[in-house]
Amino acid sequence: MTLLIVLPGREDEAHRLAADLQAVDRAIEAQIWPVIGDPEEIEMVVASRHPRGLLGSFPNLRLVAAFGAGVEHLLGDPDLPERVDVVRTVDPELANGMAEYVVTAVGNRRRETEVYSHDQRLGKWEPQIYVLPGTVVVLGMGQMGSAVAGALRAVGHRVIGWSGSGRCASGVECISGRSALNEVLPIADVVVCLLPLTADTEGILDRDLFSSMKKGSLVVNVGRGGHLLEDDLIAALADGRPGHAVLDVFREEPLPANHPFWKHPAITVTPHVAALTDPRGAAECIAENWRRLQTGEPFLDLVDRGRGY
Ligand code: NDP
Ligand code: OXD
Repeated sequence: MTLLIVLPGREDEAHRLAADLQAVDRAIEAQIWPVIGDPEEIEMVVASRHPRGLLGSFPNLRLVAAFGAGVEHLLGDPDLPERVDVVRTVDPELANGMAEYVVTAVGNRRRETEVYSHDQRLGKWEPQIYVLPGTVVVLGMGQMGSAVAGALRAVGHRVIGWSGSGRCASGVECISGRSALNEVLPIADVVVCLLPLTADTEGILDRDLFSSMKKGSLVVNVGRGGHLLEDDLIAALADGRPGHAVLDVFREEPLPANHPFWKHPAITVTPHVAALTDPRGAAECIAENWRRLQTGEPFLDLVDRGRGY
């Protein structure tokens, strides 16, 4: 039985992953798309942005692992057979990377680091008193959101976590439901989106949400581009609620060259790098699920296909 790696446009990474999988378990026979041997031999696929039509062509496919934490691309594929299980690949360093990104984004804003970069070029010495840590609302308290909440707490912020179940991490105030969210938005200095993209969360960062935020506050979107209504953000920034946006994910990636976000003075753009899946760590997770596929043990990071995450 064979495992197929499908990472279009990232062939070097695919080869590295195949080598790392071999290093973890020499029995894993990995093929790298588009080279495919006998389609009947393929039992597991590891995929990121796979081509449509592919997943319906393996009659013995039982498991698909997303190469990363988000699964909306897989679940949105009409050719993904009903019988196939879907797992995520959440390598142990992913949440640390995300926590570092968000703490840095919030810290840069509080400490106005862009001003000092500018001042340095002018040889200007002008210290400013920075604002004290504030209140951060984290939308989504899963593996990423919990790590981010913990890191923000550690540097002194009050953190309120919003999730479907109201699940809690230590030291974080946890809420659920739209009315509870609406109550805390006006006191938030920062709103961080770390939700999965589902039918329920699509477009959640919209005009209504922004109008409840504080003047001069910060929104950080590290979930998916589909969470944000782009025109609503541009209008909201003009009104100062929020005062700034840090965006790592976009409806169209790469962000088109003529997109207004590139030159917007109140938007910071990064190219979907908040937390990157490391092939070495990913290989451990994938190999473990490959082993479980053979033994029938429950999978790690199994996705609830009905719920969408
Ligand atoms: P998890 O599945 O571990 O957690 C998802 C969280 O979102 C849970 O707390 C869940 O609630 C909550 N949630 C889901 N739907 C709703 C809803 N309708 N209302 C309220 N809360 C909801 O996901 P991760 O933390 O691992 O990852 C989250 C997302 O981050 C990924 O899907 C991906 O899109 C993005 N990501 C981005 C990266 C980047 O580099 N920019 C890197 C990695 C991930 P409950 O607790 O009740 O289940
Ligand atoms: C992921 C991502 O989902 O990189 O892992 O966005």
